[in-house]
Amino acid sequence: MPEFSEFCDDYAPSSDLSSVVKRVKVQSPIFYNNLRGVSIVHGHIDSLSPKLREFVESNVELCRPSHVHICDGSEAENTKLTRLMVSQGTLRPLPKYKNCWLALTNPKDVARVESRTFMCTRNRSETVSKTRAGAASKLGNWMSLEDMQLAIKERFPGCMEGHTMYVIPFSMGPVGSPLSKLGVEITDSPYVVASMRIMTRMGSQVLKALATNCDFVKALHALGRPLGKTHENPSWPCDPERTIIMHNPEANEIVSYGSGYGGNSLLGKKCFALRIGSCIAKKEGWLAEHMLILGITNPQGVKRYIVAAFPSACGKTNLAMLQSSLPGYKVECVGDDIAWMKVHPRTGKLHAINPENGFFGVAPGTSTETNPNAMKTVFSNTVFTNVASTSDGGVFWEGMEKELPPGVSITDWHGKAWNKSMGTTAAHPNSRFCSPANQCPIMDPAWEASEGVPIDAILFGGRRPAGVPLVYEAFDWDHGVFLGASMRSEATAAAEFKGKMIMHDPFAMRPFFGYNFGHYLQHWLSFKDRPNIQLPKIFHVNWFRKNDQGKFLWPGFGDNIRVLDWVLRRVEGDSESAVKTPIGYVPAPGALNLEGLQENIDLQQLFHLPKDFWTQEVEEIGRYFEEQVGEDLPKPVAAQLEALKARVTSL
Ligand code: GTP
Ligand code: SPV
Ligand code: MN
Repeated sequence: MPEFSEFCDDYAPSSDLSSVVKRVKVQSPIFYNNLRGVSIVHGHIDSLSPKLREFVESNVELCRPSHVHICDGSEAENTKLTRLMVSQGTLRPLPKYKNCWLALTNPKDVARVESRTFMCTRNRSETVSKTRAGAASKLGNWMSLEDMQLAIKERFPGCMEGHTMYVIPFSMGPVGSPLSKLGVEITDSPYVVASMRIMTRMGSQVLKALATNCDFVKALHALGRPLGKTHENPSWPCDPERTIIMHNPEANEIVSYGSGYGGNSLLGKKCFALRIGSCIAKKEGWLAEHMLILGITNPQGVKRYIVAAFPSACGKTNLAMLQSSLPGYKVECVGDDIAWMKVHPRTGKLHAINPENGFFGVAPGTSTETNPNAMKTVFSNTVFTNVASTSDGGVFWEGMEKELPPGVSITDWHGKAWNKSMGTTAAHPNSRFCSPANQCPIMDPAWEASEGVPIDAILFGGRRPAGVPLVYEAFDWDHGVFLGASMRSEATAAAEFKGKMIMHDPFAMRPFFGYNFGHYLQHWLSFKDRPNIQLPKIFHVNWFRKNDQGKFLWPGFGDNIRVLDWVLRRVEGDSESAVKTPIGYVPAPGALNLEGLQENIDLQQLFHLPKDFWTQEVEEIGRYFEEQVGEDLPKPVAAQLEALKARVTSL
């Protein structure tokens, strides 16, 4: 298989690492003297800060690649890597579009692997709450720092032999913003390099920033293809049996082995921006959340920003790119997955930035009808993964039926001829597009503003087929924090879960908490006590309630603006538009704008609060808190549960 160096005949190796590495003090008990011939095929080791240089050198020593490539993020570099990946079979061209590529993974490497993802700290209690005796933690996995080192030693020595090690300098958030943070990911996957170039600010400008700022998150990633191991799918090497993703928040380090997919390998995203990010945020007094950020301008020209936390594959990208079905409203997108929020010293409001630079969005379900703005975003400069392809050089997934030109045939994500009668899906349910954010036609003018955008409302939500109304509003901040804590949602394809059971997913952060959930709740509650704080209002939404026939009661997508319209009126202080129920405020009769809706909406069912459902819900939340959070549950949250329990009796 060709390696990168074969494609870089115009890059003369700029220096040789072997002499450098020999001088490095060997801390690991495993010593390698096989370092000759490790050449820098791209970039200059001498230009790196001592800390970064040490990071590179020690990992060269550990992983023993044949070449080192320090990424500059340039077009030329990307073109070369793309050519390399095409020659290796990792990428296939999609000639129907401009600069679009298709990657088909090993079918065992298709989603985040939550069961193999660990926070590694000195004490277990830093990472997870004290669960009830015998109960496993469902809010993250803990590993000791010693076991982390052991897991590294079992996997990494020599794991890049014969391959190129890429060094990716990246910034989460606009380079130079006071809310941004820098990182460096080391990987042996050119697919990761190409994806990180889309998802983060990556390359020379970050290297320059790193020269003066030695504070960066260290991320090490390897596909897991030690020499001698045969791969069933050489175009997508991975090691599913030994996959592991570890985070050490004390050292700001991430180590990931064995998977090339999404959140397992693009380490700026969930690993840095959420898990390590939430730990940094706790220490520094801000919030790192699994939230979209959008701006809405109402017909009167008033613009406000909101954030929304929905679990994976529950509608963040769709809401972030919403095309309003109500005339006069305009939605603009700041981000679709992650928000970093800090109290602004002048406004007292939470200000949010999107630390990412692209969208790693769920493909199935995306269509001109459901998300026209995504469809205008993804057909250039995009890497698609595990979608189906068409005989005219394009892509296909479930939901795109109407966009399919007549007469074309379809090849599914396994690379096999496909038609609907086969009963399988053409695209994997967690197939994704990876596209630059600036291609989205409705990016907000302030999406890269270095001080972020001021937030007026927080939405929590999930997939709740029964019992949970379309929208309700928290009574106050503590109640809102309780709503986040008690979120539940149907399992999705974004991780390894099978079936559709309803899972607890507090704050949509269940797989992404970097530290003890009880302490996280305490941190959220503490914002109430900040001086001069202007807290956003908190709401819970559910686009996914179904009728007895299993049909969605709410049209969703562009019609979700009707819910946002109500939310905004509540933010403006319109007290007429809401009525109080035991679970929160809901729209008063007639307050939800349904003008122009084609279908009849059964508002009665959509807002019905069945007593037996809510009684069970309260019990289930109580059981969960007791089992999973125990004595770490802050008193105000426990009090909220008690208050809800009492109110629900009156239903
Ligand atoms: P992650 O990227 O995994 O964090 O997911 P996400 O929260 O961004 O979810 P996304 O917007 O990609 O939506 C996931 C799936 O939900 C897609 O198949 C959408 O078509 C579907 N979906 C999104 N919004 C709605 C809605 O309002 N109603 C219905 N019925 N489906 C929706
Ligand atoms: C999610 O699962 O919430 C995602 C996809 O956004 S991944 O990047 O794989 O985490
Ligand atoms: Mn996500």
